[in-house]
Amino acid sequence: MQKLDSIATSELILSNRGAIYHLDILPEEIATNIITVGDPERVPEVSKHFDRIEVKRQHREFVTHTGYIGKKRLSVVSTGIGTGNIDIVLNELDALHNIDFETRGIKADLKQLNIVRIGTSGSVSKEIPVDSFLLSSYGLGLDNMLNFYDVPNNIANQEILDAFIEQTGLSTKVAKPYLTACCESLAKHFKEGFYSGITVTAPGFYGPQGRVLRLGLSNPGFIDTLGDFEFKGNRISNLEMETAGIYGLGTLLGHNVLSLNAILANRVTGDFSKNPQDTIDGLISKSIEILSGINN
Ligand code: R1P
Repeated sequence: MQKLDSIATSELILSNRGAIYHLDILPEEIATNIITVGDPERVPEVSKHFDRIEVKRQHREFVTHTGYIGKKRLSVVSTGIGTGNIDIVLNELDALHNIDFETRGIKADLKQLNIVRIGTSGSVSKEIPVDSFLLSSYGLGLDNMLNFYDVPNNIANQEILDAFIEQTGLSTKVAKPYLTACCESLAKHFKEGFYSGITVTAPGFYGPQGRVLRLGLSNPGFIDTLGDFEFKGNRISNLEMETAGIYGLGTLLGHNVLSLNAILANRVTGDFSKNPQDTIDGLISKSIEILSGINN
């Protein structure tokens, strides 16, 4: 961290009570262990597992609850949908810990956060059924958000990204793909009961994930293209809308990141979960149980 200058009021926007603009949170209201969920209504489904809740805030789609499980302080924050929102949430979570809101300068010592997404997703593999749980080993972004940042070449695995670009040809048609990775020190706790694979992050739900309602696609074989990808045993497992952004920004900012997915749809077989809420609740319970046992 070198930039010690004061950050302008137009760049770091604070409310009259000193809260960061979109999340409407004060620095003391957020934990270093953070669970993100897409749906604001999923926030109380997570915080009901807390022993006590000390902060509840909401601004737009961003709902935050902070509390404790035993002695461990945790926050759960809703992001809404997509990496546009992830850009806001990850930068503001980091700023709450690593920028001094009085001086508007970057703090000298990095406060490292543990950020775990508990989300929903669709599988692109016959072998990964609906109602299963999946850990994203990599996030492969087709959404373009991270391309606005200065990203060093070694952020994840360049060989896998090169193979993806060569095999799929998608870079010439729809996007400049980027590859990001999970934090192994968090992921190692989630090996039991989780599938794992490369998660593709799309900039939309319908066309950008190969769904056809009334409009045709520029890449009619999109789901097959993803399902067919293989490089040294690495395969694409699922599609959603946040993981690559969380992994990319989280890693660039120096934090530990992990994305866990409840698989609600199988895009190859056409199945959709008959009890999606049960599957999401199961993933929340399992994730909270594991996270509350990790020593950090
Ligand atoms: C689309 O319905 C939303 O669901 C998935 C996608 O990533 C997108 O945000 O995740 P969440 O359930 O975590 O929001």
